[in-house]
Amino acid sequence: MTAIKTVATQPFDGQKPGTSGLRKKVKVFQQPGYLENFVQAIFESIGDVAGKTLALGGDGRFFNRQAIQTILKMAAGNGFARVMVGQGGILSTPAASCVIRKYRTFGGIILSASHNPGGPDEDFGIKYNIPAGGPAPEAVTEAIYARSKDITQYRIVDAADIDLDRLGDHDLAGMVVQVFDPVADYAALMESLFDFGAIRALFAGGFGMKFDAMHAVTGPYAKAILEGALGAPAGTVMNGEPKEDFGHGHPDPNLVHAHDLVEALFAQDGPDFGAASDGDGDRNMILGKDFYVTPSDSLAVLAANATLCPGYAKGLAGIARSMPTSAAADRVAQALGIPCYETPTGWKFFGTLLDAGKATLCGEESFGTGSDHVREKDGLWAVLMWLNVLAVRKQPVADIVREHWAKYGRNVYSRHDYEGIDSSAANGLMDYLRGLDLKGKSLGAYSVAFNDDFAYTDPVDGSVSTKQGIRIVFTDGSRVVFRLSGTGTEGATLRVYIEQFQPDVAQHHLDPQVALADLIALARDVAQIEARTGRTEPTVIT
Ligand code: G16
Repeated sequence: MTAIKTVATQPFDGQKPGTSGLRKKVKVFQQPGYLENFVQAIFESIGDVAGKTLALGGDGRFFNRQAIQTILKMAAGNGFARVMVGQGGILSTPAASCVIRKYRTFGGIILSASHNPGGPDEDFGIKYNIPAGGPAPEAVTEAIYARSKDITQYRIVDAADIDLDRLGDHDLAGMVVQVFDPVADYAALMESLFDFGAIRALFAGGFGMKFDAMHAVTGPYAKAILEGALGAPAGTVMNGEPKEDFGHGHPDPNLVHAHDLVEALFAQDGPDFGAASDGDGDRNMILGKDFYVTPSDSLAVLAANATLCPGYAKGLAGIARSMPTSAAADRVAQALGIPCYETPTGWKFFGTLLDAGKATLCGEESFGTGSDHVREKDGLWAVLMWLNVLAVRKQPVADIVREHWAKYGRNVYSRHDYEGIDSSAANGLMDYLRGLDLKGKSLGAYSVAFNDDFAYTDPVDGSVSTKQGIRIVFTDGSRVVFRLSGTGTEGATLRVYIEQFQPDVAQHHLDPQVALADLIALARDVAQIEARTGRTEPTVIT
């Protein structure tokens, strides 16, 4: 029997989980004891782990395999009976949620820094998901952080590394390590929700698609489902091989970083449909031929068409969206006579609504869409739902969205990101905005209905979250929202979200940057962006 070692350690500063777990540079995680401290803090904050099963896997980025070996040895040292680990250490975030729920594990640990770049000088991340399958709520992440601040020792076994590529059960100092196929359970779940027959027929009829896996975790999932089960031609999946550094790319499925895909869809004889997912497979971007669907519109269109998909044929209980996400989904909810919930940014806030059966579909402007099938946002799920809708409606993506706008009106929307700005300047800017009282004042042609710092009381468990983003809402319903990103690892990223409702069909063709020009200028001025950050232009516009 291998002896369990108790290793003395000292707390590290700053192990406070952000929007989605602890994300830091790889070099930070490589400091002796850094990963170990955080993992021990998790194990000591989630209840009695003795005899329990844990799910484990990651997006395959640099340091994934080493971190998994350490966590396995610590799980054994802390008394877990079994750890289910994806083959090769691979497990997309939604697939992890699926496995946690299906096998009723005592939650899971997901290793990912999501859409952030990977490699020795780039980012790594770790988060704990609860037994319901979703990201740990704030009460749990706060407990983990508190524990990380007074930790004095961690427990680990001295044992050889496990062969993560060999499927089946392995023994690790008396604990079972079950290496399993990371795709199979997830693919089966997708098949239970969508009309695979109709989608197969769509592809058989010559429908063209490109899916950009961005050299990240969804490659194997997309190949198995799209090119395998659904019969899409080989080559439909681009950049399908997961790489530790994502092929030197930035695995963020947006118009800037998924440029190969965008070029393909906007080319002369481009395919009918394009989609991309991020590092860990929970985000999605949807494109039609010569057409970009904003994540906010995507949520609204999917909600309006959900009953075309077998898994949602009975209708939706409700919709939930994060506060900065546009109100396009609210209009669909209103038409359907179902509630629409507005939560803070972060998928973890949807968990209670999904568990209580109050919401069926959820979405965020940050390229996240999902449903109650798991407790994470789910990139491929969104792609398959779109495919199911396209297979039934047999119209181009652009026509479906334009018809949607004609029926519900268009929530014209854009997000401007200022990345890598000085943290104290960013905090100063937010403090300044927080101190403004604009109610009843005029800003340009707009008059302010109210401004506040968004606070949320969870309707299920009553927990309160404050300081979730500055809103300036105008009397015509337009608004600008300011938030600092909670997922970066360097400096600060200021996000400015701009939205205006446009009921007039004759205006729907306008480029949002043109349609929103006044509001964009007003947002820059009111927040003194140039004076406070030195930036005259955003780094990313979506
Ligand atoms: C994470 C959360 C999302 C959230 C996003 C916002 O995404 O899981 O729910 O919308 O962060 O990021 P930020 O705080 O940078 O605006 P991911 O895909 O990074 O896990």
